[in-house]
Amino acid sequence: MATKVPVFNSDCSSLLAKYLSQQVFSQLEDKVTTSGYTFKQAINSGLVNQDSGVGVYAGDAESYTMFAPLFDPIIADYHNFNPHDSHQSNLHFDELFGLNPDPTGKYILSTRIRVGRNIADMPLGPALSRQQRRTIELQLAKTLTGLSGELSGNYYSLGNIDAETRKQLIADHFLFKAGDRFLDAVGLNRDWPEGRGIFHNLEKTFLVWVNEEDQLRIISMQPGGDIKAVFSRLVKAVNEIEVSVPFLFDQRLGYLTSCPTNLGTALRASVHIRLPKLGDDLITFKAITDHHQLQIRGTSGEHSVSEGGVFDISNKRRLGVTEVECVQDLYDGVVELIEREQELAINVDLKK
Ligand code: ADP
Ligand code: CIR
Repeated sequence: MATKVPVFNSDCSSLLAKYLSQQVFSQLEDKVTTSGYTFKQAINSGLVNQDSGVGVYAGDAESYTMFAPLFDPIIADYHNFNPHDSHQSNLHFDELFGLNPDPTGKYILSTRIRVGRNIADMPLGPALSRQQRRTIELQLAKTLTGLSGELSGNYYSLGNIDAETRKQLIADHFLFKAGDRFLDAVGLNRDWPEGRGIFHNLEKTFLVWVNEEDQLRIISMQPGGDIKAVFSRLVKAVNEIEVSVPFLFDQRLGYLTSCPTNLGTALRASVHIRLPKLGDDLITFKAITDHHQLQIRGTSGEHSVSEGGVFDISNKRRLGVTEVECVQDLYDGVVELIEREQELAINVDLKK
C-alpha cells in the first residue's frame, strides 16, 4: 500500500503544502539522485518548519529534473514562470533606468545586491560531502584573494573569526547568521563552522559568503540609495570571479541554487528603507510591493521583524527576468513607496 502523503498544519501556507499531492508524493517518495540526495531530504525543511514560505531545497542539478513534478509547479508559482518559458541574462548595468531614488538620503539607509552561485560539476550545499566543502573553500579563498583594485580584500574562515567580531559582522548586516532552522533541516549546517567563511574588501562594499546556503553569495553594498553604483560593482565582481570559477548553469533555469526561489538570476536587490507611515498602513504598503513584485523582509533579513520602521524591500522574481529587470523592479517600486510615504506624512500633518 502506498505511504500516505504528509499532513500539514491547518495554517500552513507553504508552496510545498500547496503542491505535494498524494499522487506527486507516491511518484517521488523513493527517488534518490546520483549524488545520494533523497526526495525526503528535499521536502524535510518544509515538513519540520511549517511556517515555511516554500519548504523545499535541491541537493544538486539533477534534483530539478528528478523532482520536477513537485519543483516545477513551485517554481512556476513563485516566479510566475511556466515550464516552457526561457531565461535570459542581461548584466548591462547601463541599461538600468534611474540613478538614485532618494538623492537627499531621507529614506534609504543602504542598498545591497547579491547573487547566489554554485560550482559546476559539484552537488549543491545540501548534498556536499565534508571534503567537497573544504575543497570549495580553498578554491574560492585562492580566487578571491587574487582580485585587485576595489575588489581586493581578505578571506576569513568562519572558525577563525572570534565570537565578538562575528557578532558585530552579523549586527552590521555583513555576515550570515548561524543556526538557521530552515537550512538546518536540509543538512546545510552540517560540520558547522568548517568550510564556511567570508571575503570582503576593506570598505566592506564587496563581500562574498562562502558555503552558506549557496557556495557563493556575491554581494555589493553601500550606504545610501545609489542602486546603479552598487549594481555596477556587483557585475564587475561576478565577471571577474567567473573567469576562474565555472558556475553551475542550466539553459532553462539559469543559475542553479539550492533554494528554488533563487533560480535564474539568483539576484536579490534590496534597500533598507525607513517607511514608518506605510509601516502603519500595511494594506497600502502591500498593494505597492505586490504591484512591483517586491518582497518585504525585516531589518535583519529573511524571517526577521522590522525595527524602527525600517524595512528590507527586494525583488521577488528572479527567474524569467533579466538582472537589469530585477533591479529595475526594485527601483520603480522604491520610487512609488517614497512618494506614498511622503503623501501619508503630509496627510498626518494636515490633520494636526
Ligand atoms: P539574502 O539576502 O542572502 O537572501 P538575508 O535576507 O538573510 O539573505 O539577508 C542577509 C543580510 O543582509 C541580513 O543581515 C540583512 O539585514 C542584510 N541586508 C539585506 N539587504 C540589505 C540592505 N539593503 N542594506 C543593508 N543590509 C542588508
Ligand atoms: C522558506 O521556505 O521559507 C525557506 N526555505 C526560505 C525560502 C526562500 N525565501 C523566500 O522566499 N523569502
